[in-house]
Amino acid sequence: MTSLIPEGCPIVAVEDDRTGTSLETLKRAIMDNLFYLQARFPSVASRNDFYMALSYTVRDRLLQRWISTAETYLQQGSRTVCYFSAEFLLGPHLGNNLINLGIRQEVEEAVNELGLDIEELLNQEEEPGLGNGGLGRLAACYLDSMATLEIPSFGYGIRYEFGIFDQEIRDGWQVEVTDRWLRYGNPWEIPRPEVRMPVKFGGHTRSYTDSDGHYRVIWDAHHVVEGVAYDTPILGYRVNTANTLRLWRAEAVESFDFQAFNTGNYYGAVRDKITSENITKVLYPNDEPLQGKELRLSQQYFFSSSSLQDMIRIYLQHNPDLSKFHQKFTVQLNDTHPAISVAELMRLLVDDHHLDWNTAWNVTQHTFAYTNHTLLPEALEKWPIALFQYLLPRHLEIIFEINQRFLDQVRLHYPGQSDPLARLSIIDESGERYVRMANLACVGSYAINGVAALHTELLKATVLHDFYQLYPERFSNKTNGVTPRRWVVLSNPGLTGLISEQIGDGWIKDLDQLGQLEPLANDHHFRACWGKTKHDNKVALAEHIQAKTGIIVDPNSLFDIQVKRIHEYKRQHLNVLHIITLYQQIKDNPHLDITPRTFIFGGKAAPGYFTAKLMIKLITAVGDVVNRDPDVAGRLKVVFLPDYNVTFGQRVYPAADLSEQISTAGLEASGTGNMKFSMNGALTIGTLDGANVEIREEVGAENFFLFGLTTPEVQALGAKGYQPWDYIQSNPQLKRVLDLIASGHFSHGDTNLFQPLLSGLWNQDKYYLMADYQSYIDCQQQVSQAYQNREQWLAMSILNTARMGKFSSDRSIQDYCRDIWHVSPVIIKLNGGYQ
Ligand code: Z2T
Repeated sequence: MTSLIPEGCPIVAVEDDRTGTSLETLKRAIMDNLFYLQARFPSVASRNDFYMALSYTVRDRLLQRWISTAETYLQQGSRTVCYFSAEFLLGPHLGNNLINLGIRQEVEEAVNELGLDIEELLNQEEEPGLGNGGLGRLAACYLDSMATLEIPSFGYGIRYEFGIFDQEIRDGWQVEVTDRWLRYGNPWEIPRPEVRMPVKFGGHTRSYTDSDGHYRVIWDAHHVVEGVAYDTPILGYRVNTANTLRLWRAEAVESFDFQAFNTGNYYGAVRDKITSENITKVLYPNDEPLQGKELRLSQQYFFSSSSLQDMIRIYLQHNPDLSKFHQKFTVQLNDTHPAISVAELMRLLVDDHHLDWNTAWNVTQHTFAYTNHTLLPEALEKWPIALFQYLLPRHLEIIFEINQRFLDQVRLHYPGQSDPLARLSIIDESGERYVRMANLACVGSYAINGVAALHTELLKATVLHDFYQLYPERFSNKTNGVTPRRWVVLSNPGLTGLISEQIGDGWIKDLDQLGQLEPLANDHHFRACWGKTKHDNKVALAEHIQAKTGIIVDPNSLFDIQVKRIHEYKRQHLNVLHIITLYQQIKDNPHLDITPRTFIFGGKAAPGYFTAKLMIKLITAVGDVVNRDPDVAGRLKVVFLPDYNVTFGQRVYPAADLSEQISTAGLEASGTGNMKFSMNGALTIGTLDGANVEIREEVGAENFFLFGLTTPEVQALGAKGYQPWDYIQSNPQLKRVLDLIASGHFSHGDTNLFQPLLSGLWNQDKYYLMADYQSYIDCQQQVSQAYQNREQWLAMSILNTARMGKFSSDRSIQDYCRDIWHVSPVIIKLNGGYQ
């Protein structure tokens, strides 16, 4: 190992103020950071100054572990996982790092003694919202678990200057506001201005034969940008492992357009700088489906190329022979967003490092593994050939070459048949020609997985059926999981204390231990404590709701919650139909004995998705009427909480009685919110979709409210010709609900406003709401009844938490390590020199 410290030079120990955790040391360190990093003295310091000072104090304690981790990995040359993802929806760092370091208590005391409030400081953090929803949050949970399980790993992604937009609700409509999360500085990232990778775009290729007779290709790009590394340490729970999340920011190459500059084209040179830096400006706010925009492909290529170049650089420091690259690194592709990596690694190995094609292909195919996250056909990425040719001309050549060799193999498998060939081809030639990114990912990967058991089966049977026929051994299921550190310990300290009092705190790293709670489901006293914790959390959420929306809700009512991206397939509007059904029942009979409920919604709609935005308007419009109606007398409340994000999720999961997981069967790949709710003791009302199936298996059918068509039933109904009208005309209650919306009752008499939604339901009903309506209403009736039996409800709630062990992301990561990555833990000892 080379060291920058000259031989014989005494190593300067980092002083105790940067590692110590005694009360006095922490207080001194916070004040020291306030002074020397924020350049403030207490009487003029803002809350943000104190937040920064505290964060640097915590960061110092991370850095010690981070450096030891880096040194250990370097020395041991351990096999390393690289998780490639266009999104990492991390959520706030400070609280999580306090928990993982185990200094929450000490820091709270120190902060108190300085006359500050820890909650206020925690709330000061702008969360890094570098993702849309489930896929990005999954990546963040996996980083936490990989660090906690001491797996050598890197996250690689994009440092968006603007993450997912902030949502405001004006007059019941969603309004998007730019997320300026970096405005006041980000104490958790360490810029690495010396780690920069050139990334080329556009231009042309030319070939020649070198003096040794090798065919070579040169790519003369039109444009070059530089990827600059920004690192965030990711600390595991109560271990010394602190892995790295490396996010790339695009910078202009300073001297690139010197020509333009010198010829007096100053404007042109500056414009080039802006174009370059645009690449990492903003996260595309679409979950599924995605948009085929040039800038989006640029982002994907930009971070794939920067990351692979970085890995090759690291590899070559110790090993000259790139033909064994795949022994040192494995790359997990988080959906197809980084799938261009397959072609880029080939280019780097063949064009830049002069490996022969077959050797390079062997490396490539043994490096990548691909996770699919959706079955929605419109969400499968494909790029027009013309765009590829224009932006990545060399990659298009490489993809054609990969495809030709691949199809030669396929032909041997299906002699004389053209249909399978056309479907398997990386190039879609059915009309305008496209590059199919899922096909590229499948051909270039040694492992392919879905994210829940049902999802993986459906992948094998439908979207990836042809690949499954060809390569059955590449396929496996890896059911998603969520980290109990953020989603229970950090979010729900009350429940954490209660559980640990009973069974110790081993469950936090070994979630199956929650099973020890099972016998306590029958314990009257424990049930009462469980109920009190839930009630406290509901009171806290009620206060938050009042502060944010002015709506007063009753913590004794059933908290019925649906938080997730707004999408027709997730069927928030089915939930609304239930609310209107209850509303009508009350209007018919104001003295009806009904279980009081608070319906809470949260979620963002893609800015260009009109129907989803109209769904938000429908929720708020129904809320405006129901919340004010004196006949309802407060028994129903409907709340749409603006700007659902990780921070708000942390408040909401602990306070839920009922979790709404009501997607059309076969369309939600997994879902992960479903897991967070259940871990915190909410019961689920759900369809047999995604991971709901496995949650129900684990918690027991008697502790889960099941309704709706199954996937085969949906498919059969679709095949025989689904007529939503059949369900509407035979169900007067359903018809009345739809008619009430159409009448303008919720839109100040405007009969047009909700027409687009309604006519969708009447005419096509792509997501089978009409078919599932009655089953949903009946099931909700059972929920209301069950809630009346408090003892029974509490027992079911305890059993939900007790049986959620499987859904820890630690289990998911162990599955990936064992079946796909073949990596093992590396234990980190704190480096003596820096203690
Ligand atoms: C996303 O969040 C998900 C799938 C996508 O397909 C894209 C995005 Cl941004 C391209 C979600 C799934 O909808 C959800 O079911 C799943 O739990 C989550 O990914 C993580 O696997």
